[in-house]
Amino acid sequence: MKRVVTLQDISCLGRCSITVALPVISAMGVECAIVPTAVLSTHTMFKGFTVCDLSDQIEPITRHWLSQDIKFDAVYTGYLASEEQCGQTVDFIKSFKTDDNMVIVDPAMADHGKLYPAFGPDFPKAMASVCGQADLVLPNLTEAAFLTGTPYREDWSETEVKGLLEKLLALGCKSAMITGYGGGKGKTGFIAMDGNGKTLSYSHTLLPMSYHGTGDIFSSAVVGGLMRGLGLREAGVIAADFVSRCIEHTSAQPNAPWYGVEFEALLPELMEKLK
Ligand code: PXL
Repeated sequence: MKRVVTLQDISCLGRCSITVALPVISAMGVECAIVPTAVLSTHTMFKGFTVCDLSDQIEPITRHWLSQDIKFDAVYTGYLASEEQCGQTVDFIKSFKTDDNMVIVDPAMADHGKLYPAFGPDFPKAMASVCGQADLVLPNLTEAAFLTGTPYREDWSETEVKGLLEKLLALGCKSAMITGYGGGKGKTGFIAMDGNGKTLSYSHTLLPMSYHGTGDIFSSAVVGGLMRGLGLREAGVIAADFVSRCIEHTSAQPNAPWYGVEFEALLPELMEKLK
């Protein structure tokens, strides 16, 4: 069985980061080790959330694992709590990178043209240095714009999105997949560029509802798919369709909470796709 380690926060309530990565990656038949980078009472879209930063745990966990000769098939990073923690994450990646494994970075820091509440204007630069270590980065359009110093806009042409992909690769990552772009009105999907400059894309119907945490579901499903031997486009398609199904299912639930999607009921469908 493949073994992934994911570095991101534990939002105790809110269906994002580790509480999404663990069930999704496990359901896909891949072991998921964790480095919790902070414990929050909820994700940061709630008012008055608490935070306990766990940055001081990253180095001792790394040292212990290295002493035990632990190896990972993938290092997958998500939401990071501070600029300093981005630096520590770069060190963690360097400690576990081998010739055969993959580093996947979801620069979870922004959406709809805005940085998340916990981040100041210098955060994207720190996250860009984490992206520079990656085999694959998975930003949404807003994150791609912040990472590359490109002004955000609502309507992007395909040429402009390809320009963003090229600028992402210039940060040092080997491939990039931008989510939330489907090539036109009423569409969503992704467009990716691999190390040879080849583009891959997928477009499907944009649903009118949007929920928090769908980016984390997407990235976790891509990581699971890649670890199960799928190609980048195939892993992206399975992940994108899974997110759509989760949104559709959630919007049909009369008591669905506003803070995240109900992905749990759809995990069997995701597992079925891997058969
Ligand atoms: O879904 C990304 C995410 C992860 N972790 C925390 C967050 C967010 C998005 O807001 O606040 C703590």
